Amino acid sequence: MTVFEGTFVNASRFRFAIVIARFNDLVTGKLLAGCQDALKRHGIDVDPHGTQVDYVWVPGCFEIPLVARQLALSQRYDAVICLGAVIRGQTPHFDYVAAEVAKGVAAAGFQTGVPVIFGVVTTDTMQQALERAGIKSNLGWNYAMNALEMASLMYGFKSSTQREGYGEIGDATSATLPATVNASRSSELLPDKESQK
Ligand code: INI
Repeated sequence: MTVFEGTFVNASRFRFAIVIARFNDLVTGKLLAGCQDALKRHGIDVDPHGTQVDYVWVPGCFEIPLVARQLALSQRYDAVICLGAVIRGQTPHFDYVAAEVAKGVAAAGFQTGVPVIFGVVTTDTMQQALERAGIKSNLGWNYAMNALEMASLMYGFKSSTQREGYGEIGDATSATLPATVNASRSSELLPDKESQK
């Protein structure tokens, strides 16, 4: 039998989308910097004008799932990384936003077969959020590593099951293939970058 495991090598073959919430951008901007740093040091071209990483800014965490799902459905990406910060205030708003973004990000992954990384810090205070976004450590780095690992895992896993003639596990359509495997069959749900030049 086989052990499937993601690696952090040969990452330059992958394409990523990063969805970032503007709300609490003091925190999310730092998460993004940490995330880019990790991707860059693993051979990914993080230039927004390049071909490997696309960036989408949304107003707040509540809007992340809709956009993450659409990006995943496009089959352009091997993983979608969602970055946000939900900080508890004096109102119940925190609970609604935190619950919806967690559920929505999970659903976007399940529904599309594309890894969607939950890079949302949920804390009681701004201080705690900043500590996780660069003052002590930067979770943006970890979220990038999670994306690299999952992209690699799905690539090896799906290539292997295809080679051995098992077909797809779960949803048996080509829509569940990673972007790199499925590039030639990509459904154009997003505007073509080349035609925009
Ligand atoms: N959005 C966040 O990203 N973080 C928060 O802490 C937050 N709080 O607590 O209000 C927040 N609210 C905005 C929300 O995500 C939506 O953008 C807004 O409700 C419009 O749909």
